[in-house]
Amino acid sequence: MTADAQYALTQDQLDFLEMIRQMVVEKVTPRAHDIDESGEFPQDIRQLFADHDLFGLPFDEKHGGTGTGELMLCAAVEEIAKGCASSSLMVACQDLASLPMKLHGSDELKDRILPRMASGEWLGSFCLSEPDAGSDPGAMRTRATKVDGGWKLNGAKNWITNSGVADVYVTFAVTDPDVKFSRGITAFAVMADAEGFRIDALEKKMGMKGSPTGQPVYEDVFVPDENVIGEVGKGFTVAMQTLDRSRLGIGAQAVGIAQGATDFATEYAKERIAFGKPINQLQGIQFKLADMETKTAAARELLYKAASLAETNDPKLGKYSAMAKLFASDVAMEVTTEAVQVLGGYGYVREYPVERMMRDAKLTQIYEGTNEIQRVVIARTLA
Ligand code: COS
Repeated sequence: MTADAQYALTQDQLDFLEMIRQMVVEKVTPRAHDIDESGEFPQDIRQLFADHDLFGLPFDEKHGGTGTGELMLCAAVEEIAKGCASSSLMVACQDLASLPMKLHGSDELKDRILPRMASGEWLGSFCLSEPDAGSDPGAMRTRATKVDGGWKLNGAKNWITNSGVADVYVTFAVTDPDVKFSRGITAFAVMADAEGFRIDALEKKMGMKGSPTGQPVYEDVFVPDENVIGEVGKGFTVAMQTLDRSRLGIGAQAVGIAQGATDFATEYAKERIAFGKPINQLQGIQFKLADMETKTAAARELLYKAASLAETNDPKLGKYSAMAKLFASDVAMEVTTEAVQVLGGYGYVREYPVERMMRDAKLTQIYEGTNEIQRVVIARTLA
């Protein structure tokens, strides 16, 4: 098999991707500025995605999804992120939040929850980080104590995507404080309407403003036994295996942001006149654009390689998804910074999209594991 064959999408998938591309150009990109300015979760885009089966992308056909696999999911997230990173996070987060259930949930739990996520009727949220446990989730303090028929959860999470708009919050809590923390954690599916569950104030952020980030709080929240995900005490592994896959979505976002910024700067440089000619005829600008295109293409290749490993459950997946996320997000930051530079003064103002892309790119270096954590994950595979 050639390397190319590993990354190939079928003709049906390419047609689907072309439909997404057109939809993003016509309906999502024109909304991106207002979404960023208002900081409101775009329910219209959510509905658009649900109508066009985009929430089905992370799911197999048995659970109402498209069954099109990781590469197609990455390509779709990338295509959306070219126009609006916040909107792409809706699809990526649906993957993140459902992965614990897809990988470890009981058949009953999967049948109950996944089809409603695949249709877009329900949104999901992944609640691992806490105020004092971000890079080190094994230090979490949220507790789950056994009661008749289920568990009672108490504690608080932090920096949680889809806060306030999700219907199911996949929550990790300590169930056995007497063992080393990472071995005493369990994953639970907590429904948004559970008594004692609430979201405290949402964060005011630098970027990705259309995606609400907040602090779920649990006060004696009862979770029935049937909502335990995987084995009691094995939640840390559930979280790690989830992140090994979900980081592909962040890599895809980063590639999309970088390509969106490169495309915009390229078009701008054709029109902008300086010293009597379009600036794309100046070597200083040409070199910038060439580097932006090259780095983005390299990031995409690494991402698609990692996505192809996910499709075959290859043991190298964790290493490659960490490398793809690390490399693509650093590229997104570099490329968007250069795009601002190509536009000069126009790049620094909100009338043009590249400063938003630069702010959005920053988060891809931080969430689902900072890039320093990705390096830890990669280095461990070398030891
Ligand atoms: N897949 C499966 N199991 C894994 C795993 C993986 N990728 N990584 C670790 N584990 C298991 C280990 O095998 C170990 O299992 P046992 O207890 O049965 O031996 C357990 O998890 C603990 O592993 P370890 O001791 O390596 O845990 P650490 O606390 O040292 O974890 C890292 C280190 C950095 C890998 C981890 O803390 C991490 O990924 N942090 C970043 C978290 C993150 O991305 N947060 C962002 C917020 S979520 S959006």
